Amino acid sequence: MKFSFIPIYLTLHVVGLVNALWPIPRNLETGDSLLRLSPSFDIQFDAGSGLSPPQDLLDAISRTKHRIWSDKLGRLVVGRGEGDREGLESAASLSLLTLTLDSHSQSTTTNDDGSSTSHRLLPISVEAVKDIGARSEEYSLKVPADGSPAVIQANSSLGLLRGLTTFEQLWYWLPARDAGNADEGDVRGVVYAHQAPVVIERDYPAFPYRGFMLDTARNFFPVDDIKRVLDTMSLVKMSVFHWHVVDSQSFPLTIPGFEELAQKGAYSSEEIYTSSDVQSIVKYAAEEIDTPGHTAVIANAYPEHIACPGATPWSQYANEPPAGQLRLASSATTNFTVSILSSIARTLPSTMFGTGGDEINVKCYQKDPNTQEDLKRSGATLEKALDSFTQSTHGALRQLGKKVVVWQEMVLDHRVSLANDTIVTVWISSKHAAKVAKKGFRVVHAPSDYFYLDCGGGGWIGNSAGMNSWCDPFKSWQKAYTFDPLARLSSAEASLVLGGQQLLWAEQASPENLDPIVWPRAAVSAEPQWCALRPGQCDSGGLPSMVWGFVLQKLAKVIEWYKRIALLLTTK
Ligand code: CP6
Repeated sequence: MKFSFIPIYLTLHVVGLVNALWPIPRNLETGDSLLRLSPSFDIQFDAGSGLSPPQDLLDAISRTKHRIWSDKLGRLVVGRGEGDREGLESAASLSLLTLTLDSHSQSTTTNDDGSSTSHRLLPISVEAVKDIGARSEEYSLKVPADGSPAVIQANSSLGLLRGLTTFEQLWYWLPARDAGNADEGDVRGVVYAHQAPVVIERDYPAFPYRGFMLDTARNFFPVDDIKRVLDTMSLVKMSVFHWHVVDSQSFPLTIPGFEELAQKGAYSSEEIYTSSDVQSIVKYAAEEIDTPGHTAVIANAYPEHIACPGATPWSQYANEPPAGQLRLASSATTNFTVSILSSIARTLPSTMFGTGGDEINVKCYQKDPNTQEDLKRSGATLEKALDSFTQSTHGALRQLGKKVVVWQEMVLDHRVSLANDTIVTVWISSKHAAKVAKKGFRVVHAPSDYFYLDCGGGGWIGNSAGMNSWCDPFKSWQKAYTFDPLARLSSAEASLVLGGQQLLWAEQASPENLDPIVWPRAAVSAEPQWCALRPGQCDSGGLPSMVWGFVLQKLAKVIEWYKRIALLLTTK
């Protein structure tokens, strides 16, 4: 019975907008008219109340125009759009898209002294790093079928960007019959939408944190690779880049006042993020400095702050070689850690800042004579020392206005007290989210049983060859798609879920395999996190009751998107 509708789903959706839009908006009305894009098509910001658009919104507008005209899927997918060729001759054409602010966000505020201030439209980069949950990503989009102007409405520059992204995905390029191998920029073909009119009323994300984590310590990734990741994330409306920038193996980050960390800890002098590199990346990112574990490399510059440096056999002292962790019971090391965290955090716009707390190895501290002496002197237990260390580092970050992010062990395995607004990343198992939420902390899902991209190699559709024990089985896109962020949570606990992230640990990844390892599996998660695949939401019906029929339907979509992303990654 269930099986019989699978082929119907496949044929209905193979050519529809449901394939073109990713993530699917939470509501979508479409017609069946063809609509051409006029060669004189333009996108304008409606300066309603005299507001001028920020530069990065103007940049987004010109990027959108460029990408609509340079869609190359028409050439890549044989026969794509051929059925529309005849109808296009008589189709209406669209020459204008207007971006407007919702009327309430154009209002003015009356100040204490009686004067009034009209609200400014902040740059997208400022909106994007606001406190998670405080950003407005909502937009509405209307594309009439008769060629009258299309409109995107939002109440922030970030909302307008989300609308632009959806708009861009409506358009197809059909090459002219005789186009041959025409070069980029050739517009003899037709750019058109094939389900006009399109109406989306108030599309907004179910979860504010739709993330991706990149580890740049096990292997170094040049700035351009990271920016390509950010651009691709934006294409599928992902909202948080979690930059796991340093770890035990290398320290590629320049920290003002502590330049030696990178000079002695990076793999080479070329493999360092300068302060200006960092600024260009973190306009959109949250950074993490893992502490007190995963810090062995700090010993290259500051050996006095590291416990059990290089201890052997490493497997007894750390989860990966080399051994070495910050001396958490030493007040000098605590001060040092506070200084480096504050120094770098001060330069970052994002409100989120990660301090790690994962995989602390107790044996390292038990066997480290310095730590034992530190503990004896203070009369504290190791757990007590970890608590004081955490109060100091977190306290300093909070003073700088940061919301601290930690890995789950800090809540589930250690006796440290954490501020209520601490954000907890659940990684060991998706099943642990409920325990974290029960303690009242906000949750980011990063489950190794669903989202670990390094598990299983670089294929995009999944295979079970070459698995290792932790990673069995390969984390396929199907698996990612069926992850339910609210499973096993009461409604009170569910309200603490900020969203989730895919992760790339880079022991087995480098710039050479970055794109195929990450995409499109990372993008797959963007959809359930945008529209919450629950009964009554989006157009999905319930998951996981019809998982396999549903996943087959999505296969066509993932293939289309793999091609889109591949094109984006390979064309300028
Ligand atoms: N590095 C850091 C890692 C991991 C973690 N933290 C990790 C652990 C287990 C697996 C994959 C990655 N490589 N700093 C855990 C959060 Cl399977």
